[in-house]
Amino acid sequence: MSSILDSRPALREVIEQVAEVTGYLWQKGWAERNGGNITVNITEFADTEMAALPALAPAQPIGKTLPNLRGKFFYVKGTGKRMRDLARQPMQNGSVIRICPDCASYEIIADLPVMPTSELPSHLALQDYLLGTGSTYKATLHTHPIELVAMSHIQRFLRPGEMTRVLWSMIPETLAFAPLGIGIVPYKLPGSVELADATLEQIKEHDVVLWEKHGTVAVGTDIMDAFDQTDVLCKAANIYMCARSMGSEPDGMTPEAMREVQQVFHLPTKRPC
Ligand code: 2HA
Ligand code: ZN
Repeated sequence: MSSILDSRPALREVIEQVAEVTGYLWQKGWAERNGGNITVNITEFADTEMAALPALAPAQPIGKTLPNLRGKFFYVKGTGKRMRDLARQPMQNGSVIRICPDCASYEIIADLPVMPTSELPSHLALQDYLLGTGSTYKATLHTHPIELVAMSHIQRFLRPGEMTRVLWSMIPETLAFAPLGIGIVPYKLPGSVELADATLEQIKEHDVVLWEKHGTVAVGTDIMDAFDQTDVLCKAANIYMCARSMGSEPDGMTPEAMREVQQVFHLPTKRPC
């Protein structure tokens, strides 16, 4: 079967990176069954031939109007598809969509009519925000990292700043590589526009957003970057839980040691564009 990737090596590379990351998600136990989803802005690869491709299925509503997305192209994981299958066959477990001129609906244009992820409103709301700020970030990742989701079941960690403080204090690298910390979104129905709106508010101020009792959302320059953001925070959560399972609350780095890392590494306090 012919593929949109056949004559586009640069686009193929991006999709191969998505496949590599979905393999990691499965290996880490973050992607049971069809859990999690991925969206990557691939508009930079859209030549005139790709722009002229006919829709493979009737246009579908996004659920939101997103003015910065007019005519943009995205690779999206398919709804109900497994990350571990996508790792082997990315174009059979995901598809390329084009946003319609109304900015409120989309068409699937390649390779197959695979319906996009159920969390499309959240992913596209983030993509719209990123484009609106002139950001170079292209990828959004939703996954189910075990230790972070486990921590979100404990009320204390849902208080503003508390989970970030504890995770930062586990290992200096967390502070260095996730300097904006983790934002919390109280539990909301998966796939809902309310979840999308709350996620958008939190991502403006944080590296990664944690959906209470569900999973995380990260944005990145590419999908590997979004994965790394999540992985750094999940590693810190894992260290916290290992220490707890040894029988006591871990000490954590002192506030002075944390301030020193922030100063020496000139860590940002605002999301870079
Ligand atoms: O795609 O993870 O939140 C399945 C999900 C929905
Ligand atoms: Zn999910």
